[in-house]
Amino acid sequence: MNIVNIDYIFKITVLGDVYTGKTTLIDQLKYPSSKSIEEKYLSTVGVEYQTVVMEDGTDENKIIKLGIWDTSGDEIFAGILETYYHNVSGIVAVFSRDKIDSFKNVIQKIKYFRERYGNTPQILLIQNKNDLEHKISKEEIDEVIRKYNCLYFSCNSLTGENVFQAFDSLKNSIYQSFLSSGLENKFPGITILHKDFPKDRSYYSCWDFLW
Ligand SMILES: Nc1nc2c(ncn2[C@@H]2O[C@H](COP(=O)(O)OP(=O)(O)OP(=O)(O)O)[C@@H](O)[C@H]2O)c(=O)[nH]1
Ligand SMILES: [Mg+2]
Repeated sequence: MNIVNIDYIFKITVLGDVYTGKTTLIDQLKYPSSKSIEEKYLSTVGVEYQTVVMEDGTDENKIIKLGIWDTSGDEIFAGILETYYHNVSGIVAVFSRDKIDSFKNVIQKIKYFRERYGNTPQILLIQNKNDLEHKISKEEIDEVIRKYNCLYFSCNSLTGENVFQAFDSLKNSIYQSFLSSGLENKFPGITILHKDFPKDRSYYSCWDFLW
């Protein structure tokens, strides 16, 4: 049996309009395969939680668990979703390339998020469905990236194009920001599971793993 010791948990929230492909993106990240993911739509009700384990990408060989909150894009849930913006290390903001409104709405969410939570959390902007008609110009996207200091990838979550690269880049950016901050246990959205913690799992509360 392979026992993997997790060093850090990064809390990440995925947001964006309904039908932009948020859940499919996470499915691709979790279950990468050479085959395309089946095209199906099962709207997320409120919020769902997924985890993905990655390496830190440096010589330190730390193991990072991404605790990903997949939120519904339905405005009916807007009231409860605020909780999932709070104390995150990263946001994945998704719009669909063929829907101008999804781009406008995601900009509003990013703006709100930056104004409320400042510059420490990393933001990954994803243009999804890059197989569909292009309705948003590169200049418009570049302006958002510059203004709100975002990472950016154009993805196809049905084929998996750029999906791993996008989340890997977000994870690296969070980790670098954490290392250079010197904040240790106080870094928003990161739980440190020290190697010298007792291995007895009963030591941890469930919140240590979620938050
Ligand atoms: N053409 C195309 N379709 C996609 C892509 N990614 C997802 N889809 C489809 O878009 C639809 C919506 O995908 P979901 O991942 O459920 O969307 P969501 O953003 O999670 O939606 P909510 O949970 O309702 O907020 C599904 O039918 C997917 O198969 C893509 O890259 N290209
Ligand atoms: Mg969903």
